[in-house]
Amino acid sequence: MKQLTICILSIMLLSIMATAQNKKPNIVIIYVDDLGYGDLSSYGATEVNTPNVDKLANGGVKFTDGHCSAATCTPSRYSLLTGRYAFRKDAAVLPGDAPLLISTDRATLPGMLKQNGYNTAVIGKWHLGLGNGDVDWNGKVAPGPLEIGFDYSYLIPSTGDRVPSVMLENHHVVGLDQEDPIEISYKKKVGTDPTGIENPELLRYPSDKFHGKTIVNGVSRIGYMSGGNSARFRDETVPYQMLHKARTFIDEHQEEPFFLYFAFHDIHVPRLPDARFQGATDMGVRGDAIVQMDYITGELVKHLEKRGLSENTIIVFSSDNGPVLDDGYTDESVERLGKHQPAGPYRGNKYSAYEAGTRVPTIVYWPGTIVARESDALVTQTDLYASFAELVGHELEASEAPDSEAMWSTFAGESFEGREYLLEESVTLALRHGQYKYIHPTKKNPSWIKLEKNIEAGVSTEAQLFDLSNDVGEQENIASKNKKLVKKLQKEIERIQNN
Ligand code: NG6
Ligand code: CA
Repeated sequence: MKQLTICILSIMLLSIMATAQNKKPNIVIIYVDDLGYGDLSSYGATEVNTPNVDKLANGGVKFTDGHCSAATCTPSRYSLLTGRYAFRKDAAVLPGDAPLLISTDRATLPGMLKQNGYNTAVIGKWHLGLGNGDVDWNGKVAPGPLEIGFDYSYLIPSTGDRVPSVMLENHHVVGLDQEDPIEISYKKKVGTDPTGIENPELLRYPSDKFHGKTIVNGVSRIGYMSGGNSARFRDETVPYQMLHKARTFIDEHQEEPFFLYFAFHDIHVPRLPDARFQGATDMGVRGDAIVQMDYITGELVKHLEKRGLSENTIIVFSSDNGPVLDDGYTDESVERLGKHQPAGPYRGNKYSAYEAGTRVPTIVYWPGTIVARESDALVTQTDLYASFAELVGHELEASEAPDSEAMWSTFAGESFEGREYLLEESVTLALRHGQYKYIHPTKKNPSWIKLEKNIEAGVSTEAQLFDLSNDVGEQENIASKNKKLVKKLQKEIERIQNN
């Protein structure tokens, strides 16, 4: 009898071990908002210290030529989650009351992983639209992430600077009192709440007129909001609430493979780091928000370690677009910048067709499996979809992730071969090809660009070509001396457009 029990126990143990070994790796994407190439100490920053992210960079594959797909948030997120270029959908920065941008019949990264046995969650900034165009924030808010492949969502619906300033858990606003319903308008004032334009004396810091509407938590926002007072967030505590939800999600799903898309609001405006990080740098709120983001990242990684999950969890760390200082609020980010170079050696910023628009910190960390190294392979977040499909053994259907190329071995640092051609989306389209950077001419010069202060959009009515091997700062346009190459790159852009 004793022998039989031992025998049964060992069979059980072996099968548990086998399950553990066969278990697909968990995937965590840590997505920072507006973090520039030069904003981390592991990427050259000297005025801000980011030890927790540096641990990932120094222990995983640190990419020096990694790109988000676009120079603004919504298009980058669209491509990350669908493996499809955002220009195909005409995706641009969405207003806070926009309908869901991703069609519910489109294949998505979370949906694909779900099909392959993953439990999936998005926690943090969404900014991909919600509802069908007439969203009622007091009822069921749908369709949204749960209709495109996520099992769980805890969201800032749009951006911190756009109303509604509430958190949405699955289909419902958290903490809403139905006796105090939410009303939102992007056209006219609703309710009696003070606005930044009318009551600037109530503000913690001034804003431009676009951000000068309803005041929530002492900061004026884009758009008008009334009601929902019990549900309004305090910007300072949002990262901690996100961390708490992420820990809970991990604990509840540690037995199955999980996919967590953890989308920071830091370091986007309005920058309101919590008291413990105020003064963490000499740079004011922008630097302090970077330190807060680093801290929360560290806590998330520690939680995975505590649960014994780190060797079975791939962490991708990156940003949705390049850096910006004044993005509508006078929060002293410009005045207190000092020696810090948010874009590192690159030209431009968020919104820009120049390199800094899309070249962002990009790290893939998988302790025990991935060897620590630096990689200069040309990679884009658009390719994560097909690469993860490759990793989990999922065969893509013809219409699935149409612009995504499978290159898991490159993301894992086993190969240094990246994209032959890499598209960068902004007001125009740009193309990287080896050391060359081509920017497609455009007549577009949207009025919002002029509203943004000190922004270099990088657009021109002439073709622009730069050789990054000796002109990393994109100073000398060599298009007229290299007509053949310009033509070739133009043709490639047209081929992509007509695909
Ligand atoms: C712009 C806003 C800017 C920011 C951005 C979105 C104005 C003048 N500027 O339209 O403040 O909210 O949209 O940023 O309104 S992103 O990172 O989500 O793309
Ligand atoms: Ca952004």
